[in-house]
Amino acid sequence: MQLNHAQRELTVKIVYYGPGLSGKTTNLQMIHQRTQPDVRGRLLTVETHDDRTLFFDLLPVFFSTANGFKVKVKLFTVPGQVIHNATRRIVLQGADAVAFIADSRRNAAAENNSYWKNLMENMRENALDTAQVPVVIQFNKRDLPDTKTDAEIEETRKKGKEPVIGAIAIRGVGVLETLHAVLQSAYRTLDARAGLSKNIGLTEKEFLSQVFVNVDTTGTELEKQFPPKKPTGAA
Ligand SMILES: Nc1nc2c(ncn2[C@@H]2O[C@H](COP(=O)(O)OP(=O)(O)OP(=O)(O)O)[C@@H](O)[C@H]2O)c(=O)[nH]1
Ligand SMILES: [Mg+2]
Repeated sequence: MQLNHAQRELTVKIVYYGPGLSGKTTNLQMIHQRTQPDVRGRLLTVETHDDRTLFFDLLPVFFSTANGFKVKVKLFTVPGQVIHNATRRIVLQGADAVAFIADSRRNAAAENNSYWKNLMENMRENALDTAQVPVVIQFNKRDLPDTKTDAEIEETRKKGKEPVIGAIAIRGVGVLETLHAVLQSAYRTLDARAGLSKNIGLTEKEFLSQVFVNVDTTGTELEKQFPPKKPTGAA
C-alpha cells in the first residue's frame, strides 16, 4: 500500500498468483470487460506469442472517496511458467493481498501445492508476512471433467483460514466474487495496520461499493448487493 497524505492518494496492490495456465490472465480480462471504462485504465498484458504471460498483466481501477482521496487499485498477474520465478517474486513485491488461482482438476493438485509453496517462499523473500498479507483461493475451471467435487473444495475451505471460491473464469463465474473477497481481505488488513477508516475516513463499505457500483454484477452473487447500473437512455 502507498498512502500519500500530501497528494491525498491511496494505492492498493493485489496480485493474482498461481500455476501456469490456471486462468490468472482470464480473471483480469473478465474484470476488465465488466468494469465501466471511466473507472479503469487499459488492461496491460505482456505476453509471448502463445498467450502466456511473460512479465505480468496490470489492470488499474480507480475512484475518489467522499473525503477527496484518490484510490487506485492495481490488479497484477504473475507469469505461471516455472522458468519465470524471478519475475513472480518481483511482481509480488509490496502486495497487499493475493488471489491464488488454482486449477480444480485432480491432476493439477501437485502443481497447485508446489505453487502454493512457491508463493510462501516468495512472500518470505520479499519480507511479506503471511499473517499480514491475506490470500484468497480460487478453484478455477470447474467446467472441466475430473475436477475436485464441491465437497472436497468445502473440505479445503474448512481446513484453512483463507476464503475459497469456485470459478469458471472463461464464463465469468466466480471472478467478481474472488475480486470482492480479495479486496475485502486487503481492506481489513490495511485498515488494521494503517487505520484507513480513522485516518482518511475510508470505510470498508465505501471502498467496496466504489469499486463494485462500476462493475457489471449481472448474474453473479454480488448482483443483489451491488445492482448493475441501468444502461443510460433506457426506458
Ligand atoms: N475450460 C476452461 N478454460 C479456462 C478457464 N479459465 C481459463 N481457461 C483457459 O485456460 C487457458 C489459460 O488461461 P490464462 O488465463 O492465460 O492462464 P494464466 O494463469 O494467465 O497462464 P500464465 O500466464 O501462463 O501463467 C486459456 O486457454 C483460457 O481460456 C475455465 O474456467 N475453464
Ligand atoms: Mg497469464
